[in-house]
Amino acid sequence: MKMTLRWFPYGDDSVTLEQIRQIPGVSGVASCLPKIPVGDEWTKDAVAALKSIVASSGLEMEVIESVNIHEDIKKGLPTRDRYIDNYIKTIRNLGERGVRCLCYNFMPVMDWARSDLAKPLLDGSTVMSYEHDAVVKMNPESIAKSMTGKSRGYSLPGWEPERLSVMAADIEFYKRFSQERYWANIKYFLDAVIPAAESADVRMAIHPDDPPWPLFDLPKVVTDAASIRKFLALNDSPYNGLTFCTGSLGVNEANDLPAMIREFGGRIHFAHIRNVKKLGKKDFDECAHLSREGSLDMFEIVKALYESAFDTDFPGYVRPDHGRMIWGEQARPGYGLYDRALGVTYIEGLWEAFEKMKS
Ligand code: DNO
Repeated sequence: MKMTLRWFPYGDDSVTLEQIRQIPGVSGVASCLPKIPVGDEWTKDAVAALKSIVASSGLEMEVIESVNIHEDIKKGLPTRDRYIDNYIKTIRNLGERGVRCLCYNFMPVMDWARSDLAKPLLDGSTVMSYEHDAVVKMNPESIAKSMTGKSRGYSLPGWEPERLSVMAADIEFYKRFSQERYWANIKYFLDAVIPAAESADVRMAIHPDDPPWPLFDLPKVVTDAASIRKFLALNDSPYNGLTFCTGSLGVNEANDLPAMIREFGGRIHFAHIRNVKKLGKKDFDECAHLSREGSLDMFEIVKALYESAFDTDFPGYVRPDHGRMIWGEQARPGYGLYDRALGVTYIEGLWEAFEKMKS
């Protein structure tokens, strides 16, 4: 297992590489180049420059989160081949610079969604929260306004300005779209990029839909065991794998996370480990990582990862996820330093216990 922390470069993060370096157990970052417009190639020079910034702080950059997929690829428009070509070049350039795992998502129009990015808790901390009735009453503009309005000036991954301006039109576009047609577009993308990922030795790791149920009638992709099975069968290569996000998948009551980890272990290349507190069928607060703080059994989740093929043929990248905003920190929602650092040591502690119990 290799522990990482998500980090945004070029002044778009309140957390520094020096701080990340001092969290025990963290060997690298999962980073990105959000200034490059979606669909463009990440050039060798741009990747090399990012890598040298990370390396100069003594950290590795073996994971990228994310190279976003151009909407024309998701829509299956004739222009998709140009963007797929750029994606392939990006994979090659990342592989040449030592990146081994690429996290991405195939969610139409928008990435993750929450109704409140800073809900106050009784202990004085704040968390991101999702109330389904509140979200469905919103329209794309108001949800975008509420998300970006509370982002403390940081860019929100998945809520880039170029997406916001076309959100309403894109939601309309997908109303004429069948779920099967959407899946056919995923397969078209995978069949084009997976051979390049194999030769560049970069494992592709799709992130589940967050939340894992339909919003604005948009097609859904990775939400439960059945859809993951279907997704992995689209292309059998081990390079076609998963980012197993316990928080995203964990709010769907039907999901037995340890069982899913045991089933998909060898295809899980990256794990986002966080807890959630379920408040209703489709309502939840994010929370601190410990099992007792939320609804997920983190002991069983980490145990399943430890016992699965997660890190046998591959490093098995992990990162803590979100958590609360504590100790007065002012950071990008979901990406503060303190609660994620507490999450790292908790996950590392569980991992060490499994290792020692085995020997
Ligand atoms: C949310 C993140 C997601 C993830 C993307 C992957 O906090 O886990 O934004 O990075 O869905 O493309």
